[in-house]
Amino acid sequence: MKRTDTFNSGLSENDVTDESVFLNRRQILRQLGFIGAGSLLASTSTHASASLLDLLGRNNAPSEEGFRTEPLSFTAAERTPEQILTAEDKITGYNNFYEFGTDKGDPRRNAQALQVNPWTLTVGGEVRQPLTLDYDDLFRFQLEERIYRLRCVEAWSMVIPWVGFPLAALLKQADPTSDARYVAFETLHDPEQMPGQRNRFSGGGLNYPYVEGLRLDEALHPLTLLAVGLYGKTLPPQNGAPVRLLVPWKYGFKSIKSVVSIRLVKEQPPTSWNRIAPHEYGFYANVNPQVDHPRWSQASERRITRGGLGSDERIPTQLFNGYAEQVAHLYRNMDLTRAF
Ligand SMILES: Nc1nc2c(c(=O)[nH]1)N[C@H]1C(S)=C(S)[C@@H](COP(=O)(O)O)O[C@H]1N2
Ligand SMILES: [Mo]
Repeated sequence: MKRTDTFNSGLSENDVTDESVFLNRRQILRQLGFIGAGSLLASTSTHASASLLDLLGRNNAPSEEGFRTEPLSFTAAERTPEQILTAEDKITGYNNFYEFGTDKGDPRRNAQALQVNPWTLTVGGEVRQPLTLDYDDLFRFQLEERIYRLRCVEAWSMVIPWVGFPLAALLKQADPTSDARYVAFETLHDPEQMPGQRNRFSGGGLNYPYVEGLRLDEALHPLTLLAVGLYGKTLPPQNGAPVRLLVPWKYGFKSIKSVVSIRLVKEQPPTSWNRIAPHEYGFYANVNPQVDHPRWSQASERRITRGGLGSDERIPTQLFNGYAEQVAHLYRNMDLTRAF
């Protein structure tokens, strides 16, 4: 097993904040009891490598694990926006989680008391093997680190090092029947813990619980992740602890947080944002620079990097958020301007 510690060398004081945590991820995860020695990197799939390749440089030989880690030792000044991990403080302090309020700072402010352990996640519907998972079960899957772009429909974006496992691993355990064509997800509904659920003003007008859905082939795609951590630690409540979905080629609202229910279903399930504004938010919600939101352009995005005045850059938005090579085939015969 190749050691990653050497990549710390050459970092100035300024650089050794969030990134040092990230680079020491193996030690941190081991302390948390996530992994036996070395198992996290060893379990990284080729798909994780593909997204890392894309984000973190094209000119470096892969490490033994298939990671291309070397660009992480660059200082921020040497990197392009595509190569900068968004600062941990931004990822955990600039959030959309309307159950805790609609301002970007509300989730961090209001979510800290969310009880995430014990937790129950059920998998049911059109399956031969219904499942009930508790908190500890979430950490028994083979965890991988995945660096994904997150592109919010509001036209800002981040680059986030998640820890999680493919949703497909869970769905295969549940063994979907041949009637299963879609997957429906539901967030915890608990107005006592979630102030945004108490009335329609504090929760942005959404109906709760927050619900989302995917076609089964999208749900089984190897990029589709259930995340249980970021920056090498368990998820903060504001990012959707203890388990949230990530569908990196779709707008962020598809990536439903704090999931308690996953159901395999026959028909396309309702989704929260589509329900309140169907002409603005489609079921598919694939990132597409050519299909504008009725009220703003989707051609570019504000990439949030380290925060601070002038540090964000406006960059062109990519079709399928840069994951076209992996996912375009899912939509081969579809008109993406209609199925937006
Ligand atoms: N339950 C729930 N999930 C949610 C949301 C929400 O309000 N409630 N917001 C979505 C939106 S709009 C985005 S952009 C992402 C933000 O994830 P982050 O705060 O971890 O960056 O979460 C998504 N998942
Ligand atoms: Mo979003």
